[in-house]
Amino acid sequence: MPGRRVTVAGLGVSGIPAAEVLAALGARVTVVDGGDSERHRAQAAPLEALGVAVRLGDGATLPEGTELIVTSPGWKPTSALFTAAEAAGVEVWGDVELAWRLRGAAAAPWLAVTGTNGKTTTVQMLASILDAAGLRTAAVGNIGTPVLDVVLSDEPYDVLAVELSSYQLHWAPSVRPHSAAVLNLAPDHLDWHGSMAAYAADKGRIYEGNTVACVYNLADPATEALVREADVEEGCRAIGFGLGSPRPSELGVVDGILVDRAFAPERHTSAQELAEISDVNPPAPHNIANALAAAALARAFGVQPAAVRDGLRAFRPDAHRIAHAGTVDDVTYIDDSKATNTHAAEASLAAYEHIVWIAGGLAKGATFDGLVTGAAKRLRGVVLIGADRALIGEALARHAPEVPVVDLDRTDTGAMAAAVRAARDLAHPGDTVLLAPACASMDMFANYNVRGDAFAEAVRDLRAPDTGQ
Ligand code: UMA
Repeated sequence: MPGRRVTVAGLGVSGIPAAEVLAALGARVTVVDGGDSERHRAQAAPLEALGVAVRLGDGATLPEGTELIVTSPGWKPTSALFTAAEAAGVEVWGDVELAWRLRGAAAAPWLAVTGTNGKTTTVQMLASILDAAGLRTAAVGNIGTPVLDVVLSDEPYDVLAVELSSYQLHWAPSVRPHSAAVLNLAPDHLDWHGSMAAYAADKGRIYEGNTVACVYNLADPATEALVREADVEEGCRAIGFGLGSPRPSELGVVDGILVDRAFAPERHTSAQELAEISDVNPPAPHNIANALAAAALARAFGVQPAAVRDGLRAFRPDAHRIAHAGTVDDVTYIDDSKATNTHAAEASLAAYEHIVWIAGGLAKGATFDGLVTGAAKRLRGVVLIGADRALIGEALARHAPEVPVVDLDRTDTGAMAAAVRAARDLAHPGDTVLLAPACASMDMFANYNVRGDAFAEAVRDLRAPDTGQ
């Protein structure tokens, strides 16, 4: 790297450590970002002190002399910067690719997880299991801690639990995990990838070069198809997970027990007990599937069954994933702000009987007909917020015209309080008000955490007059 002219695309969570690491290695670094806000300027200053050039407000022009681009995951492949790079013969790596290439020869192996939904939870469960096994590990990647933050650590890790988004996989062609799982595959981020086929192909990259196990979902044949297409190391096995009784080379559930017939010594004749369903927190079907996928990766790494159980018991789920935000006047308020796509929203809409649904935000190229048709019978009413709310409104008009809809016609942050009040007015005693937006949050909020916090606060405010506070 010394003296190499590297352009880092994006001054955000992944771009900042990439610029720091490259500068420390002696590269001549320029960071470019299309934004130019107070946040950007505050983050630019410490980098500039390290000798990094920062160019804000122009993410399209290729800095002169660029020999390599290291991009943040959110940048679309069609961005003008990459068109210019291609014309100039300049290679583009993602920050994950950079991390993979910089890791030392004795670096920790990666157990990697992707999927449309459940990947953060699964990676957290996996890290908890690895930790229970006494291994030094970290949950990194799309989960929020850039992989670069740990691969160059002075104190070496035994193994990493890595969440990889389809964006990161797109920009990481050389990554070769020890073992990997694709949890499920449903349309998401189609505006970024251009098509479902391109999205699936990027997800499938996670299996490339796996050495021990390619873990797939028995209930989602598309994930198994990705295993078949992958070029893996000799001896690498395909391992299925599902909620039924497992066959050899599968993990599954028998009489309320999570069992392993993939790595168990007597797998051809019997299964090995890993944990009870009640050890999974919460023990909802989709989450048991997540736990089985995490268990499969840990077992592929040689972790013993007792550590799988202990790790699952120790795991605490994320806030904003089907979290109980309060009960007011016999109406239950559920925060599933983490449901940023239709697939995730479908799972939570299926879990309640009478629902006032708060939905909307950035649709990312999704369509809502299937989601609305599946949920129509259970909808007491719908409150729509956010930039792409009309898409959901149109699907409701087509498939559930009898369901009352309040279109708030707002994208300001305060809209959440108004949405919660409108939902309260639609709800009957015993109903559930469900924030499951089926959309990303960035049109109104910094991220889905902030959106969920706004919902929880609005629920608390509902309660205040009733209790005289
Ligand atoms: N920017 C541009 N032009 C663009 C796109 C972005 O200038 O075309 C700039 C923005 O002004 C911003 C910076 O680039 O300053 C942000 O880059 P980014 O969008 O790639 O985001 P990071 O802050 O680097 O965070 C990324 C992931 N974000 C995305 O993939 C969109 C984070 O995942 C991840 O936690 C982090 O790296 C660490 O690895 C978030 C996410 O929403 C949680 N992921 C998607 C998902 O889970 O569905 C994939």
